[in-house]
Amino acid sequence: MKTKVLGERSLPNIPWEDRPKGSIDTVWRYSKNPVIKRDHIPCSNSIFNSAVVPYKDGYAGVFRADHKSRVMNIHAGFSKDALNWDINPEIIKFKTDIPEMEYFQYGYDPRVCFIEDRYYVTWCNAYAGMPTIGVAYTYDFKEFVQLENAYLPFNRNGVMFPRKINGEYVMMSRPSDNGHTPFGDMFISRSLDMTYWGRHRHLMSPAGGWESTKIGAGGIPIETDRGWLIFYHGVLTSCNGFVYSFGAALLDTNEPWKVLKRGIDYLISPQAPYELMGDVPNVCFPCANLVDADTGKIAIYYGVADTHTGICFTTVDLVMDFLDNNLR
Ligand code: BMA
Repeated sequence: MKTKVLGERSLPNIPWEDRPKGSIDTVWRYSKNPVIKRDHIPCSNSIFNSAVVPYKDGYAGVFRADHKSRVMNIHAGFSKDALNWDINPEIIKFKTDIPEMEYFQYGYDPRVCFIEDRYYVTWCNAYAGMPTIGVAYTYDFKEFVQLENAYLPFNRNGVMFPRKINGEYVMMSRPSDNGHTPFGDMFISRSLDMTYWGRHRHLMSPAGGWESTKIGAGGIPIETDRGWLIFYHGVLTSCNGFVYSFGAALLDTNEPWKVLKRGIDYLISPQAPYELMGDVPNVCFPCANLVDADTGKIAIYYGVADTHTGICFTTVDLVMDFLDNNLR
């Protein structure tokens, strides 16, 4: 590996397929996509935009399942191989000492981030019916403790960094509106205690082309000896509606609101049939990365067409080459 991965585990059993012969793509799709189908649990209309992490000798995750009532909910699950999932048909019931946090109408687009001794879950909830970023932690994916929401409504795509930076927890987010937000920049906020979030910094604006309308963070940033590698989604407004693709950027290690590199081209845009067809056609929405520290292999989990969950593959070196050669 040319670029060193920091702070990740060895994952010899990471889901993996080599790049297809003849392909020049930086990121390639799993041939058996989608890995989690819409009807995976009895109540689900769709399972997509979901987050998985290494857990014990296997994997755990928090999954967005829109129920047949078409209410959006989040569920926990476990897997030995990160391909075959046992998803709890019961929704996550958060425990909390904060009475105002007890009632929410829905939950969606979770991310899961291991920091120090526990797994933090950030997701979009509906405080007083208005979307913003919920925060909770768990040790075992069975009991979840909910903390204060990170921001005022409206906000989406809250994604934490996997360690404190200069003594502070750090989170990316995307202020939005109450609906299908036709705008959106990414920001970085910081907290000493996981309760009060501030010292907000602008990270990136939409930049044209595939990411001309709005952008939002994908999975948890990957620390390397060159900076934080992030995947993020970008939205183009076509005459047929929104098109969600994703690309990559490299952020400064100590001041992550400083963008060191950002690709011009997308890495994945909706092209496979399962990305083009579904409840919301033309959506590739990454929410998690599994990374093998030894080889730099990355498996990206992404929601497809707001219907199923897919995986695609790359390596840290391939993404770095892409960022070095595909410059704005
Ligand atoms: C966004 C979110 C995502 C969804 C996307 C495309 O606003 O609601 O959950 O995948 O729209 O519908």
